[in-house]
Amino acid sequence: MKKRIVLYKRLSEGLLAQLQAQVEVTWVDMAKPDGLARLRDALPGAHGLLGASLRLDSALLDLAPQLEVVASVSVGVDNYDINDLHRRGVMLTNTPDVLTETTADTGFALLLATARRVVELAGWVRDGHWQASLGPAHFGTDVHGKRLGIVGMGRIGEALARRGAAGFGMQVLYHSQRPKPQVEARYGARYCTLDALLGEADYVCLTVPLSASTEGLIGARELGLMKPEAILVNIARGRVVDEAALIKALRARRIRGAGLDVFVQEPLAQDSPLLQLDNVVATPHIGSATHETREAMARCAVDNLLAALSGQRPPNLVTPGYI
Ligand code: 8YV
Repeated sequence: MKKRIVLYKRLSEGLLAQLQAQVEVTWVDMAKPDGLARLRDALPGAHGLLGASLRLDSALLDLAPQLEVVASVSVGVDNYDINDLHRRGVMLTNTPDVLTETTADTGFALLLATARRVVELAGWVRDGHWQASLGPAHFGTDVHGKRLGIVGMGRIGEALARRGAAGFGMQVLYHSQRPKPQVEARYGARYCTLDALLGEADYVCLTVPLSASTEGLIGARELGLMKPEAILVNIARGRVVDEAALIKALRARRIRGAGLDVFVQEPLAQDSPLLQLDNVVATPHIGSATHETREAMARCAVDNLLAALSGQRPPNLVTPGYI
């Protein structure tokens, strides 16, 4: 008998057909009002789950006694209690590597857009204000040759370092759990304490996974260490930053600006103070959101799921201690 899986993130037709050829698929559209109820109804018979952006808590897992694997279409695994899944004998898989370059591109897009005020000034042109050559009131700030501070030197952090050093001639500083000699050798990167990085960097880019040790990592104290002309870029998770402290720092121009792709609450509320600030570029968690990369992530998740359901060790198994 075919194993049964619950799919809660849409797949391309080709991938869905590949999946349906091997397992029985129940599709649950979580965007619909009854999505969670339908998910709960499907869990008791499920051997596998495939999706993302859903907090898979113990109450939901208690409904799935036959569950063997959760295949997340994400590299971040903060939506899951890894230890609880391990205790339950449920494998968790993710999709690293395939999204590294795309997410680093997003980080640099936000860095450049914030530094050069692209979103603000594009709106200014659209609103018909461009009547003469620009003056200092509309100038941005340079990126090339500046100091790029990367908090978290994993795959995405290293891809950012490459862009900064090789692409923009930037001096790369970084802070991570441990020094990365290969990054220092390749990109001339310098390991710093977090405080030193915050005090020296012109651009502070957050790429750490969200965990107990990184939640609230950047608060009022840390923002106060940054240079007034510095820009914060967050492509990690919203909860890595004290959002209220950031809003206060941005309003006071304590830092120049922020390029943010992730937020404490997503979708970001339309009345968020962050959207009232002209020194903020806010994007809707588009880190990995390209056609090519999302298809590659979904394919990776399908491969992980099918491997696990056939009794093999999946290629991207997440075990306790992963973060
Ligand atoms: C989205 C991400 O969560 O991979 C991650 O951890 O944050 C993003 O890629 C993911 O794309 C949702 O499907």
